[in-house]
Amino acid sequence: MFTLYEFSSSGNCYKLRLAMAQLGVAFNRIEKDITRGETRSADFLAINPNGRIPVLVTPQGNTLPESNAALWYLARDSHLMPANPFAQAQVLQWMFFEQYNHEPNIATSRYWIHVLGEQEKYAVPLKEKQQKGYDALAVMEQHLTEHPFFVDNTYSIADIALYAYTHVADQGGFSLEAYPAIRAWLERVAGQPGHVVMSA
Ligand SMILES: N[C@@H](CCC(=O)N[C@@H](CS)C(=O)NCC(=O)O)C(=O)O
Repeated sequence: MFTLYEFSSSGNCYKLRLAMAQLGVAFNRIEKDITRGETRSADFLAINPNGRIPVLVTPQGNTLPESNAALWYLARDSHLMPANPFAQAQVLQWMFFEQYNHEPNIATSRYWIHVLGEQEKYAVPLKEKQQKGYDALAVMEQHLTEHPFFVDNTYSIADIALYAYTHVADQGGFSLEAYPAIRAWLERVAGQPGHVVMSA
């Protein structure tokens, strides 16, 4: 069986819970409270020297940090991964976009505001995060105005990667009011078979 080291309110961890639910993959959950430094203990650093969750442990005992690497591993040869090699590269394109342009801005804002409750403490860096986060949302909106999903007009792990923090962007101080195509896509993603909600 797979094991997922995670923090319940982390969108990066939710990506893997959602994919495993939709793939019918059974897994154990081990909660690590990142607000208490639990991923920085010597025991956890032996599992992931980068000190971060999620970490997926395969049934063979191999450990895989990095949410999008774990998504890729889980989705290979499944309905969540396009078969065409070019479309697979486009899945990677959007997952790199998510990690470079989206997650560092929208997820970090959400962490400071929603998880830590420290909006005032982070007021200055939040301003830059807000601008860059809205830039990422604008790129998504443009794509989704013409496409129902990110790759090949079909739901894939590219959608899962981007859904994780977009659907809770309001908790990071982002309004999706001016992004109708994103809002319609969020509904399409939530309507996929086997969808599970993020718990915290
Ligand atoms: N690029 C990584 C990011 C992982 C990450 O930033 N995890 C955060 C929670 S979402 C974490 O573990 N933070 C705790 C810490 O840095 O001590 C991924 O996609 O998995």
